Order: sequence, then C-alpha cells, then structure tokens
Amino acid sequence: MARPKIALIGGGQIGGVLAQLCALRELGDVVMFDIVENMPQGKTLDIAEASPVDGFDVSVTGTNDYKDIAGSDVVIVTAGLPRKPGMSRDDLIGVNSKIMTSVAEGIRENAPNAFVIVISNPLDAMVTLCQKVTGFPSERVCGQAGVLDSARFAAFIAWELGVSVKDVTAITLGGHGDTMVPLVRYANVAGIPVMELLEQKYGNAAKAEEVMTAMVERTKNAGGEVVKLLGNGSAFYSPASSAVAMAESFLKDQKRVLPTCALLQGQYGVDNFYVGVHCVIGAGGIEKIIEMKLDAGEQALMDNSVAAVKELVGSMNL
Ligand code: A3D
Repeated sequence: MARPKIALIGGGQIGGVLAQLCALRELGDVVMFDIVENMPQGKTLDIAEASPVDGFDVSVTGTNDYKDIAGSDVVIVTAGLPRKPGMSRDDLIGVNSKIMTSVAEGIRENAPNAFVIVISNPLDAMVTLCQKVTGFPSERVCGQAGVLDSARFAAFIAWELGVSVKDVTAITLGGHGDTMVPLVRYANVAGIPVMELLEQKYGNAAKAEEVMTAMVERTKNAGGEVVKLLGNGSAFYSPASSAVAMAESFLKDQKRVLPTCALLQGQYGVDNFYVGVHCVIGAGGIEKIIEMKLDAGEQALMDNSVAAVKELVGSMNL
C-alpha cells in the first residue's frame, strides 16, 4: 500500500519543524512547497539526509511547483508572514489574505481531495478564506489554534502543580486571539478539578483564584510572550507539534477529540463562522463538532470571542 502524502505549504520556521516531525513519526511522504527558490529543496534535503540516523523510511522533498503536491492526503498551510514584537495577529490580515488566496487556489487545483489544516494568522480569518477559495466541504478545512492554546494552558497548570503534563486536561475555546476562552471549570488533573488542587496547595480559595487568573492571562498572551522573547518571528515548535497531532488523528483515523477551528452551523448559537471548538478528527476529517454545556459566564466569554472573530472575518469583505 502506498504511503500517505503530506503537503506543507510554506517552508519557513513552522514548515521546517512540521517536515521533521512528520518524517520522524513516519506519517507519510512529505512535500514542502514554498515560493522562495531552492529553500524548500535545501531544507528538506537536510532533513532527509538525517533519515539513516533517525531511521525513517519516508521521502521528504521540496518544490516551487504546485503540481508536486498532487495526490496529497493532508495539506498543512503555514504560508504567510508571522508577527513581530508589538503586532497583533490581526495586523497580518492584509498581506496574509493575498498569500492565502493564491495558496488555496494551488490546493484546489492540485490536491482536491486533501484534508487541509491552516496555521497561518490571523487564524480564524485565514481558515475562512481558505475554505471559501478552495470550495472544499467544511469537514475537510480546519485550523490549528486550540490544540496549542490548550497545550499552553495545560503546561502552565502542570508546572504550577508539579504534576506530569500527561495528566492535565485543559480546554481553550473561541477565536485564536486575545479573546480566547480558557475553560477553568473543565481544567483537571487526572479527573480532579484544578481549582480543588490549587485550594489544597494554597489553603485558601482567594489565592487559588488569583493563581488561576494569572495562568488564564498567561495562556491568552502566550503567543505574544514568545514573540517578545524571540525578537524576530513567532512560536514554531509548539504550533508544528499541534498541527501534527491533528494530521495524525486524520491519517490514522484516531478520532481524537481536539480543540479545532471548525465551521459552526448552529453550535453555540453561531452560524457559518469558523471558531475554535472541540471536534472529533478521523478519516472523515472533522467528523463531529462537540457542543459543551457552558454556564452563563463561559457563554458570555464565548460570545465575546465570537464577536471578535466576526469583526475580523467581516473586515475581509468575502
Ligand atoms: P515564516 O518562517 O516566515 O514562514 C512562512 C513561509 O511562508 C516563508 O518561508 C515564506 O517564503 C512562505 N510564503 C510566503 N508567501 C508564500 C506563498 N504565496 N506561497 C507559499 N509560501 C509562501 O513564518 P512561520 O513559519 O513562523 O509562521 C507561519 C504562519 O503561522 C504565520 O502567519 C504565523 O503568524 C502563523 N502562526 C500561527 C500559529 C497558530 O497557532 C495559529 C502559531 C504561530 C505562528
């Protein structure tokens, strides 16, 4: 049986880590496309030459020709500019919309059956544009943001409580911006509510609340924290890992429940907008959108986040 084929559109910081992770996990043959001549060929040659050391039997190649992505099962899009210190993700919308339009046309013409995962920012707008231009069914076009935002929230909780990251479940819903919604009530360690553990640690509810609020704020600003420290460019290891988890769930039909930017059709009272929600990802793509029961406070935060997404997407005049 032929190996699956994974196309990476954009061979920059995230694209490079994506290629290496896909190869190390032998998820399939990797083709990296970029408009910069020779760069994707050079980057993938470098990764491929490590194959005898790392022991992966997949091909990793680079190209400047969309024809080479033909037959791809999965396409992961990182083409576009990253933000610089002081910029918001939304500041990228003008330049990245143009790039996304050309990328989506390339995917539509050359990989019409692929499952597409968008990472380019501003995420909620770029995935909307990608789906519009490709015309693919919404179960085959989604965005990566929630896996990463939730991973960041989980990491902060694990570090605070001194427990394994493997035992922490943390959920972030909504848009991939300042209004994202880390769900405190659902955060748990091996089934135990995080608030309960914080209260045990600090001996009083007020301090537990204060510590949780700080972790929620850090989660919302986590992308910016990395941008500021790097000084040039944005996070790239963790976004790549997050998208690979989504691609793997699709390719292996794992049916993982992952926070995903998906097209809502009535869920959470939202019609026809891409928003971060829990989804089942399997061989059918976005096989199911799970609507969680939110309390009034959580729903208000979700509404606020959805309003921000609507304003952002509306500014593209699609
Ligand atoms: P970078 O290292 O600049 O790579 C982007 C690549 O896109 C470059 O190699 C460009 O040559 C290439 N490119 C530009 N125009 C085109 C085009 N028309 N066709 C194909 N390729 C093109 O950036 P990066 O890898 O650090 O980030 C990529 C994107 O992901 C940016 O928009 C970031 O803001 C975004 N990002 C998203 C997240 C999420 O969690 C959603 C996290 C971090 C970064």
